[in-house]
Amino acid sequence: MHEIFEAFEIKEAKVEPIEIGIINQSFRLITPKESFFLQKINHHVFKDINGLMQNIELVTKHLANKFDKHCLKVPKIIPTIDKKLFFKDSLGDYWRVFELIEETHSFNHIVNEHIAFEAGKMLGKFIEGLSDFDSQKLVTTIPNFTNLQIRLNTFDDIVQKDNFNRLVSIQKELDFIQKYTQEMIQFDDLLKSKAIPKRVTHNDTKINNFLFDKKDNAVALIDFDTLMQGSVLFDFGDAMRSGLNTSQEDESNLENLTINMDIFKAYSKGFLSQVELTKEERDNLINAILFVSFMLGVRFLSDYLDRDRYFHTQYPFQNLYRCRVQFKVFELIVKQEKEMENILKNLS
Ligand code: GN1
Ligand code: MG
Repeated sequence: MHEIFEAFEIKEAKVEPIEIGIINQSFRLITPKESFFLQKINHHVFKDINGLMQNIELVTKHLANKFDKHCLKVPKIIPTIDKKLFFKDSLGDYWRVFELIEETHSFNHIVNEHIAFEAGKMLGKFIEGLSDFDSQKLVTTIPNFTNLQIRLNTFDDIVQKDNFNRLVSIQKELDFIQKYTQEMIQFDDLLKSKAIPKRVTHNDTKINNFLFDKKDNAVALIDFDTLMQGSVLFDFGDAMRSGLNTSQEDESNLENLTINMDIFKAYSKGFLSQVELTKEERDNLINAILFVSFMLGVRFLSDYLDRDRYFHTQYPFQNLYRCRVQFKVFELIVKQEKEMENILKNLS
């Protein structure tokens, strides 16, 4: 830590780990005067750290003025002593520091309609605030991040090899993937086509990346590592697949998992009040939730079969449980699709 403190000109600080995210490692740095947010960036996942930090710098600067007016916040980068956006230590690890957005909290799932509406509005403002930002300026931090065809190719490869003999436990999941692959690939093709506009998107809009103030009003969206050119449908889908799930992302008892239509309605209402969508985008909001839960389920399952190399795990079957949760969310949405369509219709 000494080396890191020196790089960021921090004299003395208490370091507390923060349990957020399953890719980077996060810490609260508490100095006698103020607190900071320190992160070790996972450079096995993010290969171009310089490009990634440039993205964040560009986008946060673009948003800062607009957000100021609405009392919303963006993560502010604290540069190193030699004015770099990150620090590479002698072990080859990458570190960055942000100002801590004080007196805020986050949720692992959406607990009421107010929070849903607030988060929806926040996401809408984020997308709309970047509608005049040239997405070509952004570096692609993870190539093919939202490309289902590529994710499925990787999955097939891992299944073929079954290096760790884990296939035995996943027959149900294999059947599930087979059942829906065609439909999901159709959606993948749609996302890649000209029919869906390319925008600046966040690509990690799960609900715990939204910060709320004491009154539970949303004040920030954080975690800008996957800022890239993409589709707003992915962001809405990711927000909903995480926010609608009333249990944990790795819930082992799927009976505990339900999805709440009032929360869906409130989130969509907040979101649509801020952002202008094309007809194609609007018509595909529910498919987008199915798409993101399917793809994330496939990613978790791939990682389970590959002995948990990508997502950080705390216990043996965690990635398998995470996959099952995504597939359950998918099934619950399929069951309530008609009702969800009606909700959206009545919002227009
Ligand atoms: C990862 O680490 P975190 O929680 O910010 C992952 C997302 C997943 C999410 C699932 C770069 O994000 O794509 O949706 O886990 N990020 C990356 O919890 O792979
Ligand atoms: Mg993230």
